Amino acid sequence: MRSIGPSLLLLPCLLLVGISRIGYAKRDLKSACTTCRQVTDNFKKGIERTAKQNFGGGNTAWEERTLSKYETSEIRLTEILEAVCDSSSFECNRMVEEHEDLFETWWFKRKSKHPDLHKWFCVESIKVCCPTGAFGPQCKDCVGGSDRPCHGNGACDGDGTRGGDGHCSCNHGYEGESCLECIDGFFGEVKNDTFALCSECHASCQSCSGGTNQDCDECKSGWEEDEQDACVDVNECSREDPALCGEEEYCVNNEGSFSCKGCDKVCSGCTGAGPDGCRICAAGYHDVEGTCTDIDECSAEVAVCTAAHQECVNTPGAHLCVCAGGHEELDGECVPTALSEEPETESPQVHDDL
Ligand SMILES: [Ca+2]
Repeated sequence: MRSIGPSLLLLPCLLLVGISRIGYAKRDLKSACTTCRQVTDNFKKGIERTAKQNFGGGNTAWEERTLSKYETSEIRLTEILEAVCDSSSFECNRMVEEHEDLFETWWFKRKSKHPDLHKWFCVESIKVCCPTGAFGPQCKDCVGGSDRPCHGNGACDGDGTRGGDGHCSCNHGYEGESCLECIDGFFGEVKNDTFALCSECHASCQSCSGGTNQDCDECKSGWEEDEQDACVDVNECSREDPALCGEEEYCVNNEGSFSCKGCDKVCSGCTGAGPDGCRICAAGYHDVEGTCTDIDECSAEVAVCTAAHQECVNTPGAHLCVCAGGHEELDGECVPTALSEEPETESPQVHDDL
């Protein structure tokens, strides 16, 4: 039906078909099914896309009377097949070329009896796929049966393809060959030979038999058993363990753990955040109603800047002794500023050059 082109092009195609026949067995069987799924999905889209078309142009009423109806025509089949593969998809194009006759058979003779093209073509005719819930060359049922592969708690390797080994990859919380066991940190809410529902333990449990902190078999580290056999948080910060945090840090307790945070800069050691969490005030600060506050050395009764023409300037945690107005420092002493005015007009030019 479709013109394949000059015979020169035909030769490599035939070679490829030959290779693929052997190749299917060993090549990735899962990807062959994926390709086939793509082909049949796109074929279905093609059916939808062409549903409202007709022969186009001319007197369609006449053509439909004379020729076969477009709906079931070879022209429509060709239009659908031509759009099934991306031109860049080698696997897809090869599969369609190789099995053109099957598409014709289905289109003209099997469509009404076998409406599911994927099942008829990929599973039953070219046998690159299996029904859902089955895997491998013989389409064996997955563990747990094809209705609920891996008992609904995992993915069956090769599910729906002729590849894979049926091995279950369990969802989070489940383990075991058939995904009916709960992993550590989970417990079985419901559990029998064919069904398991695993839920997460309370955060305090290493392992458990239920969902609360009283159902732990064993407490997780950072938690300890209380008198009621419940796992409760260990308050690491109340243990007064000096090695727990650094000298300039304070301890913050949290559920199952703790952390260390840096003291405020006005503190020398602290028990909490901010200037009111200090154990001792840092140098230059003193305790004012429980808060470490800057000491204003400049307002002390005994003057701190005692040299001639000196002025005191208070700074956070310290103070400076600077020369008073009209004075400048020269060899460690404050001397009157020289009155001679520098020619300031030159300065901007110097900056410009820089
Ligand atoms: Ca804690």
